[in-house]
Amino acid sequence: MSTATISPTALALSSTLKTSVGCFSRNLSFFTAYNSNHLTTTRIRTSLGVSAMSTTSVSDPVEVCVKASITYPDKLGDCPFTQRVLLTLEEKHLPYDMKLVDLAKKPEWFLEISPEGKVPVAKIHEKWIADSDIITKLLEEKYPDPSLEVPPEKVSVGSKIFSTFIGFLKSKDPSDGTEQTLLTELTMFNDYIKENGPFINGKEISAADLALAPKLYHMEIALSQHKNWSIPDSLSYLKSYLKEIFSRESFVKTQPLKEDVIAGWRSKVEG
Ligand SMILES: N[C@@H](CCC(=O)N[C@@H](CS)C(=O)NCC(=O)O)C(=O)O
Repeated sequence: MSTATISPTALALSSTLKTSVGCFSRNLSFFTAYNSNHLTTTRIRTSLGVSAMSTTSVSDPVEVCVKASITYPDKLGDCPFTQRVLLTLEEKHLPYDMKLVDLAKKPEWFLEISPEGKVPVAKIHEKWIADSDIITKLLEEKYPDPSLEVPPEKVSVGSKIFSTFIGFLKSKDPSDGTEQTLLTELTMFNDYIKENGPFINGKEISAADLALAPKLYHMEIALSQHKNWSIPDSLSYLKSYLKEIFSRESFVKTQPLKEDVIAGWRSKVEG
């Protein structure tokens, strides 16, 4: 693995960097050139891991262990929990430093900081923290602005969609009701967004959207590929919601490759 970490020092430079730094390791030469020419105090570091992100903040990059792609090992892989953490960092304009982990061959250094062998793991307050629920909560506490906080009663909106999607994906019997169960959950979510949207917490994106959207991305790709299924047009509020979130800069920068998502779910379909 290789890493480049950018610690931007000037607010004025951040938006230029931000639009130019989405493609991870492919852009490493650009980072170096740009920074040596323009940022006197910017630190470039190459060691283990990949990627960088620019920011409007001056904080040190948050270190995050993420799943590596199985098709292109120098790219981000297909973990919705990892994407949730990266989305949180992006939406909070925080710099981060990704360390790609091959989950099929976990290195010793990774198992030392993540004894369960799971990603994401992020370093916060000098400690390695596992689990996207805990990581995003700590990020909210440490970096409250902009707020992604969501009222407790809205935290679980759409939370049954992922498990019902997996039930339908794994199902071998078309008449076992799993498709209908998923449709019921999606319809409830569609109606919720119609009443309360455009996002779960209303006008602004929140932690609830950042937790759900990566799962919905997996759902759309996996069901299209493995079941030839797509969201019915009648669920127009759900469709607009997905279009809006999937086209956000933060999402585009952190989304997994489609081929990884398809490959990742294959064993569930065939198993
Ligand atoms: N509850 C955890 C779930 C994390 C999780 O299951 N990560 C998967 C990848 S998406 C993992 O690391 N699995 C270990 C493995 O595949 O060996 C979270 O929210 O962070």
